[in-house]
Amino acid sequence: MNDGLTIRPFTFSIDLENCRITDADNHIKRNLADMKNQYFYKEAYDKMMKEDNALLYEVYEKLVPEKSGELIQGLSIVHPGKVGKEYFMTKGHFHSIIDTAELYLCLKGKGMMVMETPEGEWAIEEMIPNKAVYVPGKWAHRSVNISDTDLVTLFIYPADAGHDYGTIKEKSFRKIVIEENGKPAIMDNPMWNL
Ligand code: PAN
Ligand code: ZN
Repeated sequence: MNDGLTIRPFTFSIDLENCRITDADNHIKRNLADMKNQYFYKEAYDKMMKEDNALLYEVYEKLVPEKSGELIQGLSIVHPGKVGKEYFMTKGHFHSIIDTAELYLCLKGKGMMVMETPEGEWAIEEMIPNKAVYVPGKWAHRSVNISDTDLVTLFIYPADAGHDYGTIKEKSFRKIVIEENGKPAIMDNPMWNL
């Protein structure tokens, strides 16, 4: 399908029951160990790490040449769970070409898309099945699963966008989503730093 240089029309199929793309080119798995220092509840993190390096989320991708004009698409699956009060979430990132946008369509589960700009604006949008979230260029984004089932989203973004994880790893997001009295709540992130 894709030799990295040329591309022809193709299709792909989402197996929603099993939360996967059946003919994916790439399958990424992120575990608790990949999220070191990203959760505020550090004691809970350390305790969980001692027990099990749990699988937090997975990504299935269809690969295309990473050049301007093409689109990368795939499926993101955030599993249910919490570290302390903080729900399982993705690392989150800016795009390396920072002004490239992304569209997420929620297919299953319930979540929040946490977003912010380098200038200090932030936004959090609910993700429920059949609802799309448009992440404009310049907005860092992280998916948070606030339900007790898998959160499954289809994403589409420019193939040359690239990922800047370093900024978030260093500064984190301004807001985190925690469970308070059995419900999701948005909290200022005590770990956030300029
Ligand atoms: C998505 C994300 C995916 C996993 O494909 O990469 O949801 O999140 P992290 O990349 O933050 O670990 C996307 O936003 N791509 O640009
Ligand atoms: Zn992205």
